Amino acid sequence: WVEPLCEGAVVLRRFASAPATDLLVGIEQVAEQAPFRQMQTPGGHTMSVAMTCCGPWGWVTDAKGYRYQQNDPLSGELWPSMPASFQALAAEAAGMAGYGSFEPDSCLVNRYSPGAKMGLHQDKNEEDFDQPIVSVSLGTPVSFQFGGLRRGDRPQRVPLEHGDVVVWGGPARLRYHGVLTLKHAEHPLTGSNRYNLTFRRARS
Ligand code: MD5
Ligand code: FE
Repeated sequence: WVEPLCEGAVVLRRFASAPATDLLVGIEQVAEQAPFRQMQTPGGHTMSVAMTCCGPWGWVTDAKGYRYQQNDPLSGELWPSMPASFQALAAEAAGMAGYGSFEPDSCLVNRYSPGAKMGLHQDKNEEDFDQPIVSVSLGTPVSFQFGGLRRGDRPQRVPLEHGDVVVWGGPARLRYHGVLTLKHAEHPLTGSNRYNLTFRRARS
């Protein structure tokens, strides 16, 4: 169940199935303090994906741009702390992919409802691109788009299901990627939603 996607990227199929209910409780707790919201892109569009964050640094976007900040712009308070179970799972997954001491300081929680999508982009608001990114899929399945280092490179489609964990590092760290429109489906733990936890090291 350890599937190399390409150089630097590994899918750990169903790696997060057993802890999924705990992770979903963690998401609920985070969202009580820092509710899901649809942020604005710098171009003035409202994202279809609803987001919240936990850990020392939260990823935000608004008219001023994409960045990490320590305070939730909705409340002005620090982001909720990262549940220990999140941190442990991310480090364990990174270890399976050969990254020995991954200590994420940021967890972006993405909630996709039917119709939501994420266009092709690169993750490049972090300081150190040598640090991997760990992403955990929960709930309904989606078709993930995995492109190349240039926007124009034709993306491959990778189906991601409940419990799948992907570790992106090395030469895959800066590849373009996105998520196709979420289709209507039901999952016993999340209803029609897909959640994605994206663990990153924002600051060196
Ligand atoms: C998601 N989230 O499914 C994805 C999972 C985001 C985002 O893309 O920015 O919130 S993270 C997928 C990812 C991260 C870093 C590199 C690559 C993919 N990649 O090289 O394809 O909600
Ligand atoms: Fe991304």
